[in-house]
Order: sequence, then C-alpha cells, then structure tokens
Amino acid sequence: MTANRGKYDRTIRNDDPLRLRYSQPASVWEEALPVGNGRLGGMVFGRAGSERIALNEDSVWYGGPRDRNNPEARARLEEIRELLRQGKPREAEELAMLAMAGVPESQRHYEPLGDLHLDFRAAASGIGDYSRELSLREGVATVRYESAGVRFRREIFASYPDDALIVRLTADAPGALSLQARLTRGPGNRHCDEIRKLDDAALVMRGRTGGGGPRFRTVVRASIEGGTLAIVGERMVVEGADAVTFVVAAATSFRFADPEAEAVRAAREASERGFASLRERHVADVSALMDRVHLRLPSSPEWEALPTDERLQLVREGREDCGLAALYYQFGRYLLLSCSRPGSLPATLQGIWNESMQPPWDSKYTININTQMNYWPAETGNLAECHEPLFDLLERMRETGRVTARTMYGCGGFVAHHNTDLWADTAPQDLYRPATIWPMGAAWLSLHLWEHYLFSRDSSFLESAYPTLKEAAEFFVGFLTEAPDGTLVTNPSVSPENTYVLPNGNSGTMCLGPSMDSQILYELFTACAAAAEALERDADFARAMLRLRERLPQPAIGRDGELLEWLDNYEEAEPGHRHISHLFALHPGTRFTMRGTPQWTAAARTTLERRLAHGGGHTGWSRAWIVNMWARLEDGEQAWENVKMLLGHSTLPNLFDNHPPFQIDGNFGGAAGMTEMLAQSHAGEIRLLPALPAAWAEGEVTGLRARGGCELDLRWSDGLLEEAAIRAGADGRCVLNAGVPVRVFCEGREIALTECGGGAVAWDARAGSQYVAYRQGPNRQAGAAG
Ligand code: FUC
Repeated sequence: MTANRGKYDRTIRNDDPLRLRYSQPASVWEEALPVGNGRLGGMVFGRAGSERIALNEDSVWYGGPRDRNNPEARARLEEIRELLRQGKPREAEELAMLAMAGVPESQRHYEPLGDLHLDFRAAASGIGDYSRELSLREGVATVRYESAGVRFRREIFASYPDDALIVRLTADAPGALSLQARLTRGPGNRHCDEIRKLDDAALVMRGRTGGGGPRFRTVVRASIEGGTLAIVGERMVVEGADAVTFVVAAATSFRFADPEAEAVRAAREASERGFASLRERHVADVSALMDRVHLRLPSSPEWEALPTDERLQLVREGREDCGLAALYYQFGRYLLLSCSRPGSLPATLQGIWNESMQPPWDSKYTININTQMNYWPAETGNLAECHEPLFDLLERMRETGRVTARTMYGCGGFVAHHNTDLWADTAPQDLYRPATIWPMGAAWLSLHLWEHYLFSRDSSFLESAYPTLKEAAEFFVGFLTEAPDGTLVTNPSVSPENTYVLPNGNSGTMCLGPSMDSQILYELFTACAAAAEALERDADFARAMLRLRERLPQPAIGRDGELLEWLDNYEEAEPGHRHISHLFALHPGTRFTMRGTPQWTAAARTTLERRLAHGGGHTGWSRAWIVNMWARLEDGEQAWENVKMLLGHSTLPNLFDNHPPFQIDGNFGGAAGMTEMLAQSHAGEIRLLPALPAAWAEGEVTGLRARGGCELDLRWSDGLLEEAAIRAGADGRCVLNAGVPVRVFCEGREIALTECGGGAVAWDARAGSQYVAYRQGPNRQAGAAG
C-alpha cells in the first residue's frame, strides 16, 4: 500500500500462512483439528497407523421436544414476587425451585454422530517426517508422513457446497494403500442399531437417539484408484490402492422424513463429482469467506515457522507473540464459518464438535452469555451470513416462548430463560438458583437482530426481524412490576450467576431488577423504537417503548465507585465472579460510552478492576469478555494483557478455548475483542485504533465491518494510523474518528469534512463509494494530495 494512490491498494497476500501446524498426531480429542461445514463436523486426529475422525452432525441430540413449563408457575408467581419484595430470597428460591423450574428440570443434550476409523496395514512404527496441519484459508486438514520409504498424505475437509466430509488418501508409490475403514458409535457400537452394506462401495450406519430423538443415518462411500475394494461385515477393505477418496454424508429425521435417502443422495452426488472438483469447490467456498478479512500484527518468520503448540507454550512462558494472536483471531473466524452456516443450527457451547454422549452443560445453548458470545465476531469479522442460524433458532423460540410466557407468567410476547436446545425449549433449565429463573434470554438474543441490521442497513432484513424484536419487548410490557421507588423492574430474576449477601448475612440469588436486566431492556426498548422509526410504522408502539425505557432503574454507582450489580447496594458473595453481567451496557451493549457517559465508564473500570483483583476471568469466556470490555474502555494495554492470558491460560493445543473444559465461546469472544481493539462503531462514530497496545505498534487489517454498512481497511505504524479506507455500504453521514488529524479523499479527490468535536470528522457518504483517510503530516500531505 502506498500513500499516494488515493485508492486503497490491498497488499496483504492471499497466501498468508494461516495454518495450525504440529509435528505429532493428536493424543486426545482436544488436540485433534476441527473441520466443519456448519452442519457436519469432524475432529481429525492424524494418527499415521490408525486414523480417527470424530464425527458430528448438528441435529443429533438426545430426545424429542417436550413442554416442560411448570404448570404451577403462574399460580405461585405473586407469592414468589412478594417474598422477594419482603427481602426473603431463600424462601422465594425454595418455592421457585418447586413451582417455576422446568418439569423435568433439564433440556435435551447434544450427542456425537460417531467415528470414522481408518486402520492402515502398514505398521505404525517406523514413521518419519510427520506433519499435521490445518489450513484456515482452505479449510483443509492435512497429514503427511513417511513409512518404509513411501510418503503418505491425507487430506480431510467438510464441504459446504457438496454437503459431505471428504477424506483423501494418497501415497507416492503405486499400490501402497491397504487399509480397513469402519464407522463406529460408542464402545462395541452400542450407540447405533446397525451397520449395513449399501452396495459394493458404501456402508450405512442406522440409529436413533433415545427419548423420541431423531433417527440418524451416516453413509460412507469409497472410491479407489488402483487396487481392490470389498465390503466384509461392517468394514470396507482396501488392498493395494494408489489413492482412495471417502465421502461421509449424514442426515437425521430432524430435517428429513427419510434421512437415509438424503444421506445416500449426498454421498453419491459428492462421490460422482470426484476429488479434484470437490476440493476446488470447497477451497473456493472457504477462502472466499476467510479472505474477506486479513490481519497482520508484528511477528517474526522464525516464530511463524514454529509448531502451534510450541508457540502456545512460549506464550505461557511469557513471550509476546502477536502473530499467534492474529492466527487466533482468524481461527475464530474459521471456527464460526465451520460451525454456523446458513441452514445449519447455531453454534452450541462446543460449536458442532462434541466427543461425549453426555457433554458438559449438554453442549447446548446457554443464553445468559455463551451463545451470544459465539456470535460477537460475526458482524465485525465480515461473516454476517454465519449469524443467520441464530436468527432461525430465535424464530423457533418465538413459538415455544409464547407458550412459556403465557403458562408461567400470564404474559403476551415470548420469553426464554438461560438455556435453550435443539427444540428451542424456553422453560427454565436446572435447579440452579443463581441461574435458573432468569427471563432475559430471548430479549438479549433479539438484540442480535438489531445488530445485524445496524451493520448491514438492510431494511428488508429489518422488515422480517421487526415482529420478533417487538414480540420480545411485548413480554416485558406485561411482566415488569413496580419497585418501591416507582421504577419498573423484572421480578423474579437473577444477576447471572452471582450471589449477593444481605446485611443480615443471609445470601440470595433471586431478586428484583438486577442491573443487567434493566440494561438489556434499555437496549431492547431503544432498538424497538428505532426499528419502528426506520420502518416508518408503529409510532404509538415506539413512543410506548421510550416511555417504558424512562421507567427503568438507572445504572447506579456504589460506595467504592463500582457499578451496582443489584438494585440494592448488596455485597457480592464472590467479587471475582466469572460473570460481569452488570457491565452489559459497556459490552456488548452500547449505552456506556467513554465520551457520552464518562461517569459510567469510570465506574465500569472500577468494577472490572475489582473483579480482576479477586481472580475474575478464570474461565476462557470470562477472559474473552474482559478483553472486549477493556477495548470499550479504550485501554489497549489491559485488553492485550487479557488476550495474552486467554492464549496462555485458557487455550488448548489445538487453539480451542478451554473453560475448562473445551468451550468454544472464548474463541469467538477473543476474536471479537481483538476487533474491538482495532475499530469500534457503537457510539455514533467509527473510531479507528481505539485500544491499540504498544506491542501492536505496526500492522494492517482489511475488511472489518462497522455499523452503518461500512467496511474498513486500516494500516498503522508507530502506534498511529497511517491510512484507512472506508467502503460505504449505505448512504448516510459517516463520522470518523481516527485519533489523529486526517485528510479524506474519494476517487482521488479531497472531500470537504465537517468537524464534529473530539477529533471526529464527518461527511455525507454515498453507498458504493470508497473513502480513503490519510494521517496528516509533513511527509504525507503531498503524497495524499497527488
Ligand atoms: C454458564 C457459565 C459457566 C459455563 C456454562 C456453560 O453457566 O457460568 O461458566 O460457561 O454457562
């Protein structure tokens, strides 16, 4: 990129080394490498003698849909509310666990699809020159090794265009491939019904999860070049082949009346296409998405050449590896496009990758932070279409959530508590007092619709999303109750998932009006009013929303300058708690801003410091949230410190986030936080490099998205912006704050800017135009003007 073109020139090469690299196979699932097409996923172990690819399909969940709404809830609601008003949380919680908790108490859980095993005839010993890698740009896992003088190569990917997982085996000597392939599910294949030969080149696994859950079918089809292929019992036997391609397809009765017909069709069509074309179509698909954003941070070729696990180890030992952070950022984008694509289910706590029949927290959707965090990088990271599965689930929750709203609370609209599952279940989950009775899940998720609109300015999307936003708000019109001071508050609720201590020493979790609820509602009512205005309709409803908003409790500051988590100035039982719910308005909310509400951002800083001083951020996702919060507080050093902590303490060798155990939210939250360090657009202006740490002094990023339909490319050096390109996706006023004085050009001509104070400049942007801002300086002005 040169400063004198007047047009941004993308110089970051497409073949950047976006690879995870290892010099040994995975010894456990958490070291395997993930591939996925949104719906179908695989974890590749890469063992030379016996490959295991752990398979997942997003709709393989235990159990069918149920109505778990507690029939006693509505009759006991007033009693519970009154107990809370009287300051008797223990009694309220006891009754709520009986009368409000779901019946039965838990939603459904996600299960693995099974495993594909490849057992090679050649001995596992005598393996040399081994490597295993995952190309993020191509979405291909590759294993290479040498055995008895023959070089073997394995490529594995999950194709979105061809809806199948592909395994390709080759060797550099003819006839060197002899192996057996088999599908399994659980020890001794106990978790499937049967495995049968479909024809001379394909096997099918048939089964059904229990409890009325979906029927599933997995088909593996082999094509060989040279040698022979036979199906014997439950196995495929390949002898003396030059190359082998396996196609794995799967489907369940969640989507298809005849899942076997679907899996058979997908496997046959992919097989007929042939490996070269499958690979080409897959790489084109993945790289088109990956290439939308490039990020370069200071790095060194020697460090880039090291295996990923060694780099991670060096970070644990204190090395500042910004290049690894950039790789982690892109890995987050890779994971999102691999586990959440149009038509798939949304990313669970583990994306789509789950090894266990009874996974931690059911590997479902925890919607009091975790699922939302999964989607934080979607818009800024230029993967907006990957957000869609979340909207589809929310649409289904609208139906179930209406029943929950009516049955439990006698309210209109729709409501969800702190979890949901395959069936969009909205009744409370668990008998866990700090979390179970929390009516804000749907409200928070609905804000993702509004964000999607703010980033795209797509009014036809808003048109379709508006009824959902409105219905989420409508629930609270009936649900909110008056507090003693006349404000309107949620009751009952909790501040996820913290416990307070009353002056008499008793502790409680359930309460009225926790700060987070009022903050979510503030944003929801604002979004509803703004959406109605943008669509030029429902003026009365919009006014009602703003009136309701005025009656919410305001954020309050406590004795020590911290934001209050609850309506009263209670002590927290755990000051270093992993949830920092009462900073919602700082991030992902937008009400607290550095220049708009300095008293609240100062209190947010105090709150964050206090949490961290007491050991906060000990789970991966909590650490990732903290990165975003520091970025919003425009403290680049603190943000970077927490990125390093995320990498050093909460990251597994395959770069998966480690709660512990593996939980994918931290990957997404961490990636989102790094974007917030580079560009923000929530406070009415696009702010460039708001939280750049000294370690990121030089760098470049292209293709970030900002609210207002803009795309951004930035280049900086010595910690200061050099040049920025802004591609306007919509007409409107563009307010830019580059932190340094800039001159702005459009098609080579300097344009007139309006000063807006605080270093910001504005102009009327036209959709489709590119604006280039150059930092002013003695050696740049001339070049820029030229
Ligand atoms: C919330 C968090 C836990 C965990 C679980 C899935 O309950 O408090 O740390 O992430 O979700």
